[in-house]
Amino acid sequence: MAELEGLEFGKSDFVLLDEVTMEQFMENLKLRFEKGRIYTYIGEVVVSVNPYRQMDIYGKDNIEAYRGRELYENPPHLYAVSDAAYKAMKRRAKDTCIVISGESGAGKTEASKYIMQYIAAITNPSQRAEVESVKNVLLKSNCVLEAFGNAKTNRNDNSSRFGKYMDINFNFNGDPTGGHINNYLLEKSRVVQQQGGERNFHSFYQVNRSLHFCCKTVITSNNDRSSHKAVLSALEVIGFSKEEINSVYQILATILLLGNMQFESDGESVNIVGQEVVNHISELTATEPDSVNKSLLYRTVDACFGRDAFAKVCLQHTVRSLPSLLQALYERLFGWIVSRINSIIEVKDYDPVLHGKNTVIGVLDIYGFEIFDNNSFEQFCINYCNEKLQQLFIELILRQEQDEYQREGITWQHIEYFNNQIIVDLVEQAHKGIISILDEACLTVGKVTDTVCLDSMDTKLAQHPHYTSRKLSPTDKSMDFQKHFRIRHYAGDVTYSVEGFLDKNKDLLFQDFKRLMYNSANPVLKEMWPDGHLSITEVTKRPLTAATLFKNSIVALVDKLACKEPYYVRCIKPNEMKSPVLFDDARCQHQVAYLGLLENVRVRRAGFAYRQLYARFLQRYKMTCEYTWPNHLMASDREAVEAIVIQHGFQDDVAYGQTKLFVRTPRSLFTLEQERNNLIPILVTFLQKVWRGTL
Ligand code: AD9
Ligand code: MG
Repeated sequence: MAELEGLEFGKSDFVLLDEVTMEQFMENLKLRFEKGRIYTYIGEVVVSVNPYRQMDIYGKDNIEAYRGRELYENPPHLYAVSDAAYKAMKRRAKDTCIVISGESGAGKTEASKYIMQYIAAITNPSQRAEVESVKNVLLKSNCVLEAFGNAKTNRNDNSSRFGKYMDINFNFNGDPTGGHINNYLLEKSRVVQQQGGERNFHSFYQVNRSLHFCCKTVITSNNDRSSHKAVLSALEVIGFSKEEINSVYQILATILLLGNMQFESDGESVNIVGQEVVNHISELTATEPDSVNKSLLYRTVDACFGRDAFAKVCLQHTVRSLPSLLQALYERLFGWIVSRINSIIEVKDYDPVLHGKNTVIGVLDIYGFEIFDNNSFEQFCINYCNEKLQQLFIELILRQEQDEYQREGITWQHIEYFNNQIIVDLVEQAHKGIISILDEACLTVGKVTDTVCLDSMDTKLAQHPHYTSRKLSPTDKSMDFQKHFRIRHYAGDVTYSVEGFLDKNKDLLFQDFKRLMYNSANPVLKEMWPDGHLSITEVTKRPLTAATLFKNSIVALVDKLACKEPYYVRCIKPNEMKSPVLFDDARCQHQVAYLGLLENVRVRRAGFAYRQLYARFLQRYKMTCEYTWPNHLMASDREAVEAIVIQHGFQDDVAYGQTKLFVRTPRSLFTLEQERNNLIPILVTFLQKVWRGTL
């Protein structure tokens, strides 16, 4: 129930809908979008629709309007949730987090930047230099991460191709003291392969605009040159040394050169075409040309008695292993940049006795649910991650409600909702889940193909209600018998092609190349490849698979979020054309469904749709009751509120908590709002007359 907005802009909180139906939800969402109201609440959750145009709502004045105010005092805005998360952190010393979700292009990253800018703007009023510097580094880190982790896709010109979770640390004054970034599942396949119309990561176009071996299409809509300057300056501000910055660009150039490398074979042995390219790479990586040659053309094999032997590889092998090498180089580079930023922004020398409790606000900007025409291993991981986050969302929203009712001494009623644990289990359960079956197939010695693995899944998961394969559903023509399986996700059915699953899960990289990098005279490169010193016998022990590593990182993320007080931003993409005026009903409805927004409204309304502190409730509605206007003479605000409620006849629709009034249905509130709206013009005229002395 945000104030300052008339009903012509629709309902600013979906809990106020007359009925919770998809029709009403969509009608309100569309009306608000058309009226330029891109934010709407569901209780404390912000639903945001990408406006695809610059909105005049992020200026200094707006920041001031939201600073320190309660959620309902202003129209819905990201700033209001940011302030709520900040206040909870500062006043109640709670760790909080803001989880931003939605599909590609829905506005998650922009939202995360506005949130960070808001927090930066409202903190450190005394302008202490060290705090300003921390804020600056935190803000600049976005620019660097976007250059290396974002790319133009067909859905979004600046699409984040990794998940990001950033913790901002605060001291007892509520000023930022540092932070930590976690990155998830960088889409490294983009380094070697992009769909038509898409680009490689921005960084490649910034390193050398004439080298585009790895980049199929060069689209100049992004101003690469000026972005490059901005990235360089951001790297410097953050604190990267000149050598480190050079190394970053040397690695990018190495990837480009390797990507352009050609091989020839005389039937027996494979050779690199042109020695210059080898020399160039050895220069860029501070290694010996001969070692570069060897690492690309030979494989160390495990000879008996722990001694290594070299085997020359065939052309096909070399050409096949090159893409994983390029991907690994880029992934390590990205990982290193993130950890370098972390080492600079981490809170150092923090003494809780001296400085008070260190609290945290986390901001999560992570890929939304993905359903493409062809869904592969990456979509499988991303959608699993969304299942985990959805589960947390429902759990936390319910828990939050329960906690508040308990705090306020109000009886809690059980709420029915779909628990997606069963789908989470389908993916992650030990021994029986899909990840376990995949890992088992990767561990099996001999030739286990993707199809063999699919067979194994079909056998083990035949009874699972959320799993189907072509074999199990032979009449379904949309699934290829050999290759596909389908998961019924909470957000809808997704058919995955199992092709490439095993290779992507194994994520093998030859030790020779790791060793080459580890032996580089450049300390930055060496640092990126700590596993390069392992002997070949140690390497043959199985490392964790990609899916298991991802699962572990998501489980750790969920644990981190679960112990914080959560705030949510749910982003919706209004159309596929990046148009500021088009509201594609079907597309939006689909997103509302899979973000579980109706369920969210129901949960919120199942108990009490609205709650407000007695004093604030009184302030807003006292004019509607003769006993409270202009001031009440009762013993407490609570009694005055009771008088208002009784006067309007909805005493059966409320509960009185310790500090707040709880209202079950929005209708009661509507009556009050309407009366207030009717009274305001009368009051204004009255006051004007008093003021002019004409009364
Ligand atoms: V992806 O999953 O990383 O591909 P996001 O992050 O959800 O995606 P992003 O924030 O990058 O989407 O938004 C896409 C584009 O929409 C931006 O580049 C802006 O051009 C546009 N956008 C998003 N939010 C806003 C906004 N609040 N105001 C104006 C916006 N434009
Ligand atoms: Mg993004």
